[in-house]
Amino acid sequence: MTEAKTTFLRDYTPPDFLIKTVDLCFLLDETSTKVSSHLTISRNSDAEEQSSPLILNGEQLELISIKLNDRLLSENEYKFSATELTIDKVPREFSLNLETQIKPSANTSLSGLYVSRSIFCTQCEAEGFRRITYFLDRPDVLASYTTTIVADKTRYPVLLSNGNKISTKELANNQHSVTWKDPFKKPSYLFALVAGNLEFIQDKFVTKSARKVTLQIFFEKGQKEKCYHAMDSLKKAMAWDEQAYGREYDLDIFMIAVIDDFNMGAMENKGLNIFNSQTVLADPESATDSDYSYVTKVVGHEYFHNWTGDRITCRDWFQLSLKEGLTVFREQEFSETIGSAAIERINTVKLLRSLQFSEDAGPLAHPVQPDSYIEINNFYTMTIYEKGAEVIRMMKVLVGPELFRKGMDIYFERHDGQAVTIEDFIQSIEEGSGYDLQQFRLWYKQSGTPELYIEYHYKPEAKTFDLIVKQSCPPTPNQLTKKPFYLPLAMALLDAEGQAFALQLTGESQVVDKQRVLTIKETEQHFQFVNIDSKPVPSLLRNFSAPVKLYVAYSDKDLAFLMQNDSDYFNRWDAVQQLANRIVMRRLEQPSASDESANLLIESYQGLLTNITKENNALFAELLNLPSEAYFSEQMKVVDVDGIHNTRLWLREKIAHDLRVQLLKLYKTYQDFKPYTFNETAQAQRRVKNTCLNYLMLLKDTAINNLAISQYQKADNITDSVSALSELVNNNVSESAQFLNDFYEKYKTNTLIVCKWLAIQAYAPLGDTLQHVKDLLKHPAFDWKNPNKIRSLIGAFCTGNQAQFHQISGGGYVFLSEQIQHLDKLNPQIAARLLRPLTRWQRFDKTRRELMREQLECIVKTTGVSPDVYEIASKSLVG
Ligand code: B3K
Ligand code: ZN
Repeated sequence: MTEAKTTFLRDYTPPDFLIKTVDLCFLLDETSTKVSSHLTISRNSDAEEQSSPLILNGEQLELISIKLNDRLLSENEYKFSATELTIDKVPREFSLNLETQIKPSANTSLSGLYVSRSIFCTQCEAEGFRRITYFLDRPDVLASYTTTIVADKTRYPVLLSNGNKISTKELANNQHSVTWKDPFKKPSYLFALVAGNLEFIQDKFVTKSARKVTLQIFFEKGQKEKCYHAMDSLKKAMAWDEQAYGREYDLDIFMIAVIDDFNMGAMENKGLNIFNSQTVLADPESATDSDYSYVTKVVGHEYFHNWTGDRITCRDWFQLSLKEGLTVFREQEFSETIGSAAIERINTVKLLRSLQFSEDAGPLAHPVQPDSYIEINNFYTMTIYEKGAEVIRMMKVLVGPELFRKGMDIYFERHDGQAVTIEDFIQSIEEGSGYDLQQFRLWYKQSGTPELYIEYHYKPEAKTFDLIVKQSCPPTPNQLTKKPFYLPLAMALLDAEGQAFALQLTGESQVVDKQRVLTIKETEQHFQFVNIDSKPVPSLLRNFSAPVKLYVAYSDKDLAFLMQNDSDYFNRWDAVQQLANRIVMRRLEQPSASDESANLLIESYQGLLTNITKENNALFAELLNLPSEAYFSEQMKVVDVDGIHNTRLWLREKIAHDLRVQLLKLYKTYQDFKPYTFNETAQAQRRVKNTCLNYLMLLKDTAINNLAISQYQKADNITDSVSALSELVNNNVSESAQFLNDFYEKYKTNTLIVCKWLAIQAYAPLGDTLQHVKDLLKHPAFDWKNPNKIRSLIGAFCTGNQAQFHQISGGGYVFLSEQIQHLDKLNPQIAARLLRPLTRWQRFDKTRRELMREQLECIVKTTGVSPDVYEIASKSLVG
């Protein structure tokens, strides 16, 4: 078993030492890079201990020499272990010169300094800087960095680091050097270095206080055309942050470097963001419409970190959501201004419900501010990011946009240049808004998804409408009982025409509004509205005003009404989700259940179809998409894998059959829009068309198959070709193998498209998919060094193909377990992420449960298992 050390929030103490300046020099070489570091250090007067030894973090470093105040230390003056370097006796203030050697090309974990293809790059968050040099590698040690990079001029003409370039030199032996100085103090996790034979595109942005900023995106040859969309997104993000939060960019240059082998989507290093090529490159040939939107989101996200993350950073890693939740929220607000706000919100909630709610209901549930961890990289979770963003959104809904902005201004003003806590953030919002958020803080401390149960009664004689709201939250690991949450419940009451009633509560002297935000703070609350002339249908939790599970005693007809009439588009979509869920759950309980509700859903679709316009067609496509198998699984105590798959398929087939004529007509309306254009209207048309095709293919009709074939052959953009190819593969059309080959031959040199090719095959709901995925591991298209490929093949199969991954033989589980054990030796972070589907073993039937558990136990017992994988596997076995 591995040595697993747990870190606790309650043990936090300020650092004993502070580092004022860091001068780094890298002599770059793929197999052996020499790193010299000159640090000026002083004891921290805030620290309790004033005679403690200096303990620096360091991993996988070869120490060459240490000098203290320019004096070479002898070996008995310091000691080092696999993770630390300790110098017992140090003065109050001193300098340290450290020389270490590292092996970038042998670094397969992609943390620290490594080589991707032939580019050097770094990833230091959370604790990667300690793989570069010995350091106080913790976010509350803020230092000024100067970085010199020395490398071969031919192989590495471009040498980048944080801040501004202050000098360049030509050196002997075809070497050159560049020195960068970052004027802003930062924690080590924001350090970055990139070196390679890179090209770049350049643009500029003038901030509102007239600072001219040079914008550059660096990439490997041949990708120029694919970078313009990211550049455009960056400029939009810069303008948005000025307008929405008054935040301006602060350096003379902002750089993005594009890297193929990258563990996450991107990284917000100060002035030098590093991006996974998947989240930055986009052109019509290689990026689908959703890829384009994703690029805009990620570029925005990383840029917004400049203020929420870089200028104001986290005191310790328990505060991670301080920067991540807030930045996800800001990125969501930004995206809501770029495209359709309703669709953006729908997509956010889809993600939250399918992945965060299930995390919150499983053995790895943790609060938005966790209280302990073994490996911090395991805590870059849906809860920290997505639930963290919902918590910020709720604050804004509760206090209103103006007061929220006041609070944000206080936060920026007061904490600029500091490493702070979630508590500091909440206090700023309290001060700015005048609200008491004491109870609201529970959102950060209590894990689990709260449940709201709402009943209502209308009294026609008295014209009153009573709403009774009850809340509870199920037990989660280490938290058996919960206190009630403070949350905003946005609502309206709709009359038979869908018009909202003016809302006046008993005791209020005047009508307030047609939509209200009710404040929920107690286990049970009653609200009575007066002067309601006719029986209304309530529209509740509008725009998903709180991250809760909502249970309302609606009739099926109420849901069908909301789906067609609610002016809150999110709730229209949610009505479909609820109605579809009822249909599927009833049928799972009783296979002979009547089709009445399904017919009601289809009639409502028909109603919507007659009113479809250019303005609402994208929303219509969202409404037409039924919830995923993962969503249905969340609604069941014991997941009925095959039942969910078959019943969902039955409902989709019924929709396809009953709406065949209308769907085909709609498909044909949008079939031949050419040439490709990238704008909201064209995107919506493609979305509608491909959703129709997805239904029509279920009819197993040769004429329809031919439509898909023709769409594949004639497509002038990847959204259409990938959709058509997926349909051919998923429906096992005999020509699909031929088209898969054709697609691969056409795009085999384009890594990002090859990822799509792998994913299409991994998602196929077919009996031989597992074998096929195994075969693909040996295909030249696959690459263990590239996390995108791993996610596209293994990740897609295990998380996106529920019925095949969970096949009763247990073959899927053995497959995943084997891949994890292999990958853990190369890249523990990715291995730990891949493990997630096995951790929900307790949700399945006895046979599957045992098979999954067996694999988890086998993983935990593997010799040399990483702390990353150990933490996830062992916690899920206990939970
Ligand atoms: N902050 C990085 C994530 C770092 C993950 C480290 N394992 C990207 C982001 O959230 O913007
Ligand atoms: Zn982030």
